[in-house]
Amino acid sequence: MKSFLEEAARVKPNPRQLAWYDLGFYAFIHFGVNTFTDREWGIGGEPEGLFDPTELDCDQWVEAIKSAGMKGMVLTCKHHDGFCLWPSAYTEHSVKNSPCKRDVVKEAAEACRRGGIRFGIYLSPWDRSSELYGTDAYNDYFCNQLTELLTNYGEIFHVWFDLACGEGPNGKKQEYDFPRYIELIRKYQPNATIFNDFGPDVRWCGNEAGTARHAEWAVVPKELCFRSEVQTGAGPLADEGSLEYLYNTGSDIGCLHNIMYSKGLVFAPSEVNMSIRPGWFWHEKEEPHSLERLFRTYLTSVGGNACFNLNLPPDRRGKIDERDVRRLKELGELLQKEFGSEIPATVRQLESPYPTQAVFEMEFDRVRDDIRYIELREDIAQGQRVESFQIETEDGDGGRLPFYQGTTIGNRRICELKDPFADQNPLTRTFSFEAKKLVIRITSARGEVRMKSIKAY
Ligand code: FUL
Repeated sequence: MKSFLEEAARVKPNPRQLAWYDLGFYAFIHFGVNTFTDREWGIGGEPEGLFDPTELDCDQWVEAIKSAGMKGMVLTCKHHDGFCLWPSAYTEHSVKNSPCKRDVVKEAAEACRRGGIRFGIYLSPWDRSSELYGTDAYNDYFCNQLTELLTNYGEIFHVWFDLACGEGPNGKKQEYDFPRYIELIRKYQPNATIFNDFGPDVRWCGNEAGTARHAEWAVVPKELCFRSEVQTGAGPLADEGSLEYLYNTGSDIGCLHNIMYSKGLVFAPSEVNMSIRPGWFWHEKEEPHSLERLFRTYLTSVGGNACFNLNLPPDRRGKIDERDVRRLKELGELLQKEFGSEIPATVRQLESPYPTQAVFEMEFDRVRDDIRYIELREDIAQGQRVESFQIETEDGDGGRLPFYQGTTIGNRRICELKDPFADQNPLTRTFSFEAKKLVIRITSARGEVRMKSIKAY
């Protein structure tokens, strides 16, 4: 038991995953024939003539992305309908036969480079246009297209694959050759993280609504992310049960009672993804979600040991809708207002008898009543260890008052102490306190606690 916990505490990210964590917040772009047919899933075989953006402007996308503080873009180079946003040599079903004729992938990649953000790709394995779908030759076709994308468009930071797998035009389903796709990506873009429900580098959070778990572990049973590298032996109860059923919908994938039954653990952090509107593609009638919803999703994803991939759908002009542009700017301004300047503090570790129950004291220059957030970060390069913590202040009688209790920390945990939307929500009570000192007490961990930083905003 003890040695398994020690092993669990040492499960580490690879350098790709560390760089991905540093990005934190990036954009998805869903653009293609669906933009022109008002569909979410194309049926395949749509006439190329449909794809006709009149004012395509990828620099405008990048500007909107940056205004929200996002640091990258992942483009749907091909969605389930099979239409390619680049002039692939392997199909006629692409921009080259559309009135647009432009290489949208190239323009998007170049706009990202000009704007100083990272570029990533989504290539849908499900293809409702390819005649090859459902045969071995489709995997060759897919790899040829993947190679075009990996070799002609500069550095790629993230390759995004879903598992959607319906029938192709001939009624057959495809067996995707993920090991082969992964090998190709490692060969041509060794620094790119690969997103997929089952790993290897980044896993799906399990829903498309941006809902984060209250405790998000990056160290999870290999039964879920079987494409990631296994870094431990089996848990002490591995012979007493099975986690074969584990899917990405549970509330607590990496919790102690799960990992005890696991056959081994992997490092596979979660990406929280959602669209700024109800749909992934642009639909005239849809409106962007509220600022509050987007801000709160940021807090629970970037501030919940995950990254946040927020989708923005360009419209039929080939531009981000002004309604979304405004919302993104508001979000960027709010994030800047809330997190733009840190409250100066000195942090020191206090004596504590147990290395798994570390205690930190945070002292401010004066008594403060304006602390809105505490941001805790573990040194995630060493692994993820903290199971629970609390934040305490003095209660006025020389005792301590724990006023915030949390579960995991991981790369970053943002503890919200004051709700910036409280005046819109009469039922919300925000905690009010004055303090010159706070204590952050780790109440349980899987190994010696290694914090990277503790900050106040
Ligand atoms: C899913 C797809 O089916 C949706 O259309 C969308 O692209 C979403 C991001 O991934 O698997």
